[in-house]
Amino acid sequence: MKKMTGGALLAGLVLLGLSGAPAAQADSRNASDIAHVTSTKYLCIYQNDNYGGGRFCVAPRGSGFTTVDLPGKHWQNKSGRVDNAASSMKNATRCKARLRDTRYYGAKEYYVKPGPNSNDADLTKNKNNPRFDNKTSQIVIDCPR
Ligand SMILES: [Ca+2]
Ligand SMILES: [Ca+2]
Repeated sequence: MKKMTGGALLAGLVLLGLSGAPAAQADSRNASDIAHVTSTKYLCIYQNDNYGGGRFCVAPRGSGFTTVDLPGKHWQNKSGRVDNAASSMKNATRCKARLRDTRYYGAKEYYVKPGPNSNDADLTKNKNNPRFDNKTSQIVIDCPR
């Protein structure tokens, strides 16, 4: 089994905390594998097109809004900063979401349809959304109440 870095371990623990999954599930599996296998729990953004490079996954906290600010965050499977670096995304949750250029009111936004198969392999070219390659600084997930 590949040795986890402290950052990956911490990220995994944070994810488990957000999703409310029992800690026992983490014992036998790599934390980043849990995030990648996904099921319908996670919205993930990726460093490169086609879901390559760094990966950063967020589990919504039940119903309503879950907001994650990306400045200061690192990829869960490798080193490097997440802010302004995402180039593709997968939303496996049943929730809609927005990728935001900044955390502030009026920020440019990319609308993410509810999953479980809401994927975009290239955030540069989008039919009903602005070009969003390397812009995401905040993720807002909005789950049905
Ligand atoms: Ca990128
Ligand atoms: Ca940004």
